[in-house]
Amino acid sequence: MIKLPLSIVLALAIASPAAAQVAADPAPDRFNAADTNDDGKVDRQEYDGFVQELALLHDTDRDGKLSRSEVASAPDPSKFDTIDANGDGFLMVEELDAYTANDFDAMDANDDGAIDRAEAAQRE
Ligand SMILES: [Ca+2]
Ligand SMILES: [Ca+2]
Ligand SMILES: [Ca+2]
Ligand SMILES: [Ca+2]
Repeated sequence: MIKLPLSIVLALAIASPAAAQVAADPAPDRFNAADTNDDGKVDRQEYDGFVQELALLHDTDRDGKLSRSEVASAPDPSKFDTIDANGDGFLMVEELDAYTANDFDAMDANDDGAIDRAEAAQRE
């Protein structure tokens, strides 16, 4: 049996609760994922790109639009009818863009055209 030096055992014991904490709180990760240039703010372009990436993740049949069943696993599928502006039962990228424009403006509390970490946190 290999005995680990005490310092390594301690380091592991200290490190794991911190790692668990990060995993339990997805909000900063999402923020980091959206902030592609790492300047601590999510501007409109980054936000749109992030929304499109999320949309693509849900578009399981890759037809470029989201059906009701494809968004069934989304955090808030009840928004479907709100986003589906033309009521055809599918969400197009244009409809998502139009919807997230409002979302973005609502989150950008100080109207500087970017969402910073504090503004994102308020929204949670
Ligand atoms: Ca940024
Ligand atoms: Ca689809
Ligand atoms: Ca539609
Ligand atoms: Ca702002």
